[in-house]
Amino acid sequence: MTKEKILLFIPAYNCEKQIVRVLAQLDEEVLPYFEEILVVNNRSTDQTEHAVLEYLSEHPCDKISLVRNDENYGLGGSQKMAFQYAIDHGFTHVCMLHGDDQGNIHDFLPMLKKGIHTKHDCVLGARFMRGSRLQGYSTFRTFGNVVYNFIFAFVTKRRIFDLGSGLNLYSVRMLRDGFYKKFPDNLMFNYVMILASHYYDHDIIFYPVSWREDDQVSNVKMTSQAIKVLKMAFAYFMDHETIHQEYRDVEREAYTCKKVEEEDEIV
Ligand SMILES: Nc1nc2c(ncn2[C@@H]2O[C@H](COP(=O)(O)OP(=O)(O)O)[C@@H](O)[C@H]2O)c(=O)[nH]1
Ligand SMILES: [Mg+2]
Repeated sequence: MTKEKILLFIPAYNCEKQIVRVLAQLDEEVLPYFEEILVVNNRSTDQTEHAVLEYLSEHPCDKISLVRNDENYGLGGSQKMAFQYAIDHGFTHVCMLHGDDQGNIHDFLPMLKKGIHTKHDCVLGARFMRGSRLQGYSTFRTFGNVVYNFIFAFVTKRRIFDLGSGLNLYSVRMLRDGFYKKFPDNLMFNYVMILASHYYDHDIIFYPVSWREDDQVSNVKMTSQAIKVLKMAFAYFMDHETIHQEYRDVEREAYTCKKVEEEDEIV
């Protein structure tokens, strides 16, 4: 068996206030689980990058590095970038934790400790299952999510407890063939990943996590996205081969980034 090597990837976009709290989550209990931690600035227009560099100068840590995407790739595109990084650098798993401090990496530690991730293709953090803890989430929003989970469960014929939380873990083995390359570059990426888990028969498992909303601004345009997602699920339901379609608005060959060592002007 190859030695386990887990990459923790933290997508960050305009979350200057929250990103330092996320970095503060990475304490001595958390760090040993991860070989490397990559903060991915998706070309934020606020002081996110400055906040990360300042935090790192005050709390130096060899494992943590900051990179900047060569273009704004959206959240899906940032995931593609991190997946490729994990493939290229010999990681066995890649874990994503959103940079806006809604989730908590500690929720995954019991799961990692038990080695649950080694038995499945991916472990998806779930906000809407027994054991999940929601804070500051409206009943309406929770209800909407549960309805959508139900629709996706119907389409994929398996139990779905979240379509895309901000705390997930994937085995690199599953990602290696790049089946997700044409999936949306925006926030809908994870929804299509759920459909794909049905198409490719991935072994996915949901794991309850906590999720809070306090000072975060969600960029999800709720109604327009809700309709698009529904259309996508319906299209897949009618014809599973739609999974191979081009889902992106902009086609790209590659998703790349550069390491940020110290403050420099974004050109
Ligand atoms: N909206 C958005 N989020 C991004 C992007 N790139 C990285 N992210 C990060 O992805 C996470 C999810 O975005 P968010 O708008 O909070 O969506 P939600 O929490 O799922 O409703 C946040 O941690 C962002 O910092 C991007 O281009 N757009
Ligand atoms: Mg968020």
